[in-house]
Amino acid sequence: MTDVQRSLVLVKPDGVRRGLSGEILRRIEAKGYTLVAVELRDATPEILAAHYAEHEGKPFYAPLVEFMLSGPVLAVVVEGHRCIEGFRSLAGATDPTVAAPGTIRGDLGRDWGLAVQQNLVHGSDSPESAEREIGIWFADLGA
Ligand code: RTP
Ligand code: MG
Repeated sequence: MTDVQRSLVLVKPDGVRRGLSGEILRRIEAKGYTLVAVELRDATPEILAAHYAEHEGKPFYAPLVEFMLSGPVLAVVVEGHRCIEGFRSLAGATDPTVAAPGTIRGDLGRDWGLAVQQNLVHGSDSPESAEREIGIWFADLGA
């Protein structure tokens, strides 16, 4: 028996721009997870500094923040047993060129020759990250 988890999923600006929000939500629901909250938002430098604190100082950090500010994101709270691991599996590998077919990144993403990997989605990578990230994007929900 496992506990019900929540995960913070983002459809990044490339996914929203390409009109893939519905397809990505469809895959999450088809897997059997519940959508607890869905909101189209403009990220801010403050939100992204908190969200991506672990990546500060890495070479891709500045282009990543610039990309995440390039248009609205769809912020989603997903719920279900082992949904953190489950959504990471649905999303596929970080690099969409090599992400397995059948995954969101593998089916819908590619390399566009840009400064940072535009890979359509973010998903929390641990229960601790999920709690922290849900607090950042949905202050009213908690974890
Ligand atoms: P995410 O956090 O977005 O779910 O993705 P992830 O765990 O698979 O990747 P992570 O290592 O946390 O990196 C966060 C995001 O930064 C961009 N990135 N670009 N070498 C690169 O150009 C590079 N490395 C990472 C990607 O957008 C990645 O999702
Ligand atoms: Mg990550």
